[in-house]
Amino acid sequence: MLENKIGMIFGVANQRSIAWACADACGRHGARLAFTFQGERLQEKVEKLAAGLPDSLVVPCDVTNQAEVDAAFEAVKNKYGRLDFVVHSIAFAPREALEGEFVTTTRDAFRTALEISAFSLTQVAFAASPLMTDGGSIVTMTYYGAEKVVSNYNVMGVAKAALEASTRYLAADLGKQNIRVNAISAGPINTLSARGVKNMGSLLSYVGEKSPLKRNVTAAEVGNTALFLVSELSSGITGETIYVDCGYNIMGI
Ligand code: 1JT
Repeated sequence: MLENKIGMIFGVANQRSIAWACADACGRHGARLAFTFQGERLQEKVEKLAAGLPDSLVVPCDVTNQAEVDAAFEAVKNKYGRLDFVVHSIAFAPREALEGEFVTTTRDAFRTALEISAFSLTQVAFAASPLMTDGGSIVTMTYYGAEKVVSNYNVMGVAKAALEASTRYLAADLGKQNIRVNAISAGPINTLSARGVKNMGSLLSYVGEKSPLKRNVTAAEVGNTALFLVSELSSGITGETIYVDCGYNIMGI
């Protein structure tokens, strides 16, 4: 389905990463992929995973460093000459910001969370668009805490709200270049990021019981939705947030 397509994947930390599930689904359908990693300690892990795919590329990219972002896209341009899709699966907030009350959020935590988790999508879209000469698709990851209050999600909820709005504004700007921009609102998944969160286990069991499908969503299911969104099958969809949450969001009391 993605034969002759070039994709760029942001946010792989290990095999359990949502970004890796997206890469795996796209790679199995014929895409050639470039991976970015943040910080030297993740380099080896990402290189090992990427080595399982033909003709892949691995480049450093800390989104708080504009020079690294520019260099990452330059490396993609040099190796493949163009780009068809991007999977943006990046978020960060200081751990203290994901506990206690939102009202205690510091200026620094707010800035960091919004810069890394929301602004980075605009930054990546701006850098990607000149390489998407034949149109393209950009997919990002969001969470229900953007729309409704989820205890402890706090400033990440505000960052995800900004990310979802950014998805719509970017879709409006880039549509004339046939570049689509969409978000996947995933249910909670036990990834490395989630592991650092207090009471993740009880959140997962609560959501698993309340959702219509009576289970938690898997990273592979999110990966398959990303595959759909980067493929031609979704050619009429842009600016949307699609839930991949076993139906959790539709429930009232
Ligand atoms: C980050 C982290 C972004 C965890 C995240 C996230 N988006 C979803 N999760 C999982 C999660 C976290 C909380 C939650 C529900 C789901 C951790 C590192 C920073 C970025 O609240 C009940 C807190």
